[in-house]
Amino acid sequence: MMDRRKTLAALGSLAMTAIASRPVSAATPIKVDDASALLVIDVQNCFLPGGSLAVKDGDQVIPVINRLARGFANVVMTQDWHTPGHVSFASSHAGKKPFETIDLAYGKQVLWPDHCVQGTDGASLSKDLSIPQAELIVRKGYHKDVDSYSAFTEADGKTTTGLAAWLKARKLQRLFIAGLATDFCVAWTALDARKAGFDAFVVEDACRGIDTHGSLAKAWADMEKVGVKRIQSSDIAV
Ligand code: VGL
Ligand code: ZN
Repeated sequence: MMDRRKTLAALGSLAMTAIASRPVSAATPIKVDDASALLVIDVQNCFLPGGSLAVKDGDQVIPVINRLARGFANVVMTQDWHTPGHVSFASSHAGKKPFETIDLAYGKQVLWPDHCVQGTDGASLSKDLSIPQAELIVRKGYHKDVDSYSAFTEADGKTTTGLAAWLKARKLQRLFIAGLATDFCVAWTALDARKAGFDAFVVEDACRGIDTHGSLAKAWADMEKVGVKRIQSSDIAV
């Protein structure tokens, strides 16, 4: 009898330890309701292994996102969609290399290898995504002189993609955000979602980051400051 109680107590504290040591998790399962939408950010060949701006382990988000998406009636996908010679490409600036920054009229711009050029295979959504019910694909970054990490607003801080109005018209208020890259397009989308009054949950294990010059830690700090919720896919009730 005594032994069994001890075992139960030990099991109890083991469970507590397991909960306490999880990275960041919700106390109660998070429900997907009629007002919820999944935003799948930039799961495109350029950001996957072998791509021109490959995100480390970027392909690992795909099975997680496919699984997650089965629980959502409303899914929006985004596609980074640059012109040739886009302002965000290092190759457009003499003497500049990828991952350096420059000052543009709208602020600091990180320079990237050429990526996601309109109509190229690199710009295509991964063929391994399996989300047939997705309702909308938002393309962004198609103005040659302005980047757009965010699915809502271009880097000039004012040109809208129309996504906020679409979500509001569809009465979709709770946004679950996944994809690539955590510290750029995912983070900027989540920050703008909060600015536009949406609830925003970033599903950490369904994202991977680029992490250049401390960008990943800064992105999480910025997101947490404005109430973006950092969750794991296992926190979502199925
Ligand atoms: C992205 C850098 C440049 C992203 C897009 O999808 O996070 N990052 N363009
Ligand atoms: Zn881009």
